[in-house]
Amino acid sequence: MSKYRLLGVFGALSALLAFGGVAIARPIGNPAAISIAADTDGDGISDAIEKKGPYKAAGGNFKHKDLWVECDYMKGRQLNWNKMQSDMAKSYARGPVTNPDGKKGIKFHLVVGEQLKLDKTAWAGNLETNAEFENLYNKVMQRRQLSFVNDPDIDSSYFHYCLVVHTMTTNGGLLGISMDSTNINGGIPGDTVALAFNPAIPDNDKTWRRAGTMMHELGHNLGLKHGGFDHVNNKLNYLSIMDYLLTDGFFKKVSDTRAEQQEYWDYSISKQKDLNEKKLNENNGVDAAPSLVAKGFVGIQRCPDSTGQFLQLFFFEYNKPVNFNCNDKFDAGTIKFNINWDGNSTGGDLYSVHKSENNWANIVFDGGAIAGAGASAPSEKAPWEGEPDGLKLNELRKQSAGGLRRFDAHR
Ligand SMILES: [Ca+2]
Ligand SMILES: [Ca+2]
Ligand SMILES: [Ca+2]
Ligand SMILES: [Ca+2]
Ligand SMILES: [Zn+2]
Repeated sequence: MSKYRLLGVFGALSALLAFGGVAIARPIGNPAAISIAADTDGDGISDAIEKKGPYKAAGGNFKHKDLWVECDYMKGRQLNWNKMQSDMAKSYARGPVTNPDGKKGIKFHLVVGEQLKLDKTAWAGNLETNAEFENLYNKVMQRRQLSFVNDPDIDSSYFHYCLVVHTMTTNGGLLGISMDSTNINGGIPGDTVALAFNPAIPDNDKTWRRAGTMMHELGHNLGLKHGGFDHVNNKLNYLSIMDYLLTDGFFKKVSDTRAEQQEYWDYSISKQKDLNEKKLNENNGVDAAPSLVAKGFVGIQRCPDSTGQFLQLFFFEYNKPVNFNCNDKFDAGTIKFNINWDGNSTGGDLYSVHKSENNWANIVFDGGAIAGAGASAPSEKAPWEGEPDGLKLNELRKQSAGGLRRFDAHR
């Protein structure tokens, strides 16, 4: 039985989908409802697949949530697959989701696919216009389809596809983007990830950066956004790798005045209290999940540096007063401050209510072609400017080199 999806990748408006042995014509963007078979563990992969011998032999289980990713890569762009697998498996395994087998978390499976020849021209793009994005999208989807055809053990109804390309922006900064093979304007949720690891960008050979970027992009495939329910970035009350400040890893307090970035990635495990930028109470500060506080993780805020010209990272502790407005004192009453420093160039709303989200409670397992195309809600595109950018992340890391200090000298 073939489950390979046949997609006209060059702008065709309809796709042929082979599902359960029956070919169905399905218009993109208006997916027909397809009822999927029994799925005991709710990971979007049917029991019928998960009970098969080869699937079980590969480590899958119909009573435990599984996440499968296959990565093709160009020669010279291979990742440290073993470390990627072990780092990411740790992150997904600690997820607070329940399973019928009584164990928590998601089992992560990374399958190394084909090595393609290094082609810095073909696999390079500059994602500034829709046309440039569509060009890359089409090429990635062509590769994706070939990959599933070439390897009969890789099934597009449950594998997320990932391709390590050369570069996606001329400055080489953009590190990853999520895509949906069933919707050119999608990616949240989705089934495909393009990663760019241009060796010219410092630290892009480091597994921590690659694992962080991969988990961030897979987060989009699983329906997650930069701000939880929205794309508002750099929230202080949202402890998620989906937030730009934490894509390279969470920060841990190492002394009363210093904090350092750690190789620890997670989606948010709880929903924190709202922070209203028009009515901030510095003495109340920011709350966080007790287990993260117990592990020593701290919050990150940005305040002007000593020259007053640039923003710099500083740390604060949860459940304690926070000097939101960077004025070196804990103000009484409430204050108004643009704590995520957004809207400066676009003139958007500087002061908004920052809502948090429990990512793990909102994961969508059946994005894109996972569980059969059309199984999930239609996807939306991730904003490119919000994707992990190697150059910007390096700036952040420079600021945190040697450990972040507190902004407020009083505490
Ligand atoms: Ca299942
Ligand atoms: Ca499973
Ligand atoms: Ca203050
Ligand atoms: Ca703001
Ligand atoms: Zn993103």
